[in-house]
Amino acid sequence: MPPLQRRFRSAVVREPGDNLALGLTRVDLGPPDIARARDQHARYCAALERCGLALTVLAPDARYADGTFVEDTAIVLDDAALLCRPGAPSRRGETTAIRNALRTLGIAVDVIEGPATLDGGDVCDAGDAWFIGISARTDADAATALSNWLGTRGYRCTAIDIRGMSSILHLKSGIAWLGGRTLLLIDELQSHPAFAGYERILVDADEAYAANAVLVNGHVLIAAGYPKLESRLHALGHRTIALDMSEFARLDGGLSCLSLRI
Ligand code: CIR
Repeated sequence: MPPLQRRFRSAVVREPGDNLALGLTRVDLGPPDIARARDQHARYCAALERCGLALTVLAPDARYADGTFVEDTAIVLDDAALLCRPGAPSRRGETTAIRNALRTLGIAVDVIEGPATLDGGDVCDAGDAWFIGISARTDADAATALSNWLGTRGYRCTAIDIRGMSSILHLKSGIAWLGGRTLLLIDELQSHPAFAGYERILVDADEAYAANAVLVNGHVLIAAGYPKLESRLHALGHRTIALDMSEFARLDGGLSCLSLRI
């Protein structure tokens, strides 16, 4: 049985490029300020380092405006990874640099075969259980392939169909695992039967963006500017690190998507 809570040692990140504004988005928040995005990214990297992670920092690639959202490109365990086939065709080539970076870190890399499509943002690692979103980016074939890949490694997987939930791009836009049997959830997801056995922390509708938080070695990284959730997490005994994500939010990007944690 895999350990319930992984201790992360490292992370792969990719700096935002000059053409970040050309990235995909469904939200109408205006274009990102590139200098501010770089600053936010640097602070995000510093937070990961504060949590004890050694970083592999990849340079931007002008061909991939969304390349900074590295989480979508691979599912990573301690020593093995499954390279995704992103649902957006413009993002498919992002995986080459990620595969090379993972191999350099000594991680064996398998590949999801087309035509199945999988975005890492749809994959929620909740310890021994994993949840896989079926979305506009991730299809049922990919969910089956990933379930099989994780199943041989001792993990249980449950598919969650989010195609009717227009407020979220990926499953993890609306859910985060906070360790043990605790999940942070948006309203649309909280009554899903797959989460029935969990202690569920409901994120208020006006703070829904903050549902995309990340547990890293005893710290919960959350988006800055969501005081109700932050004080709730403090009251529950969580240590939080709040990070300004404003420029990535303009690209539909959540906090988790900026790193591959290993
Ligand atoms: C996209 O639409 O693919 C990017 N602009 C944002 C991806 C965000 N990924 C994530 O939250 N895992």
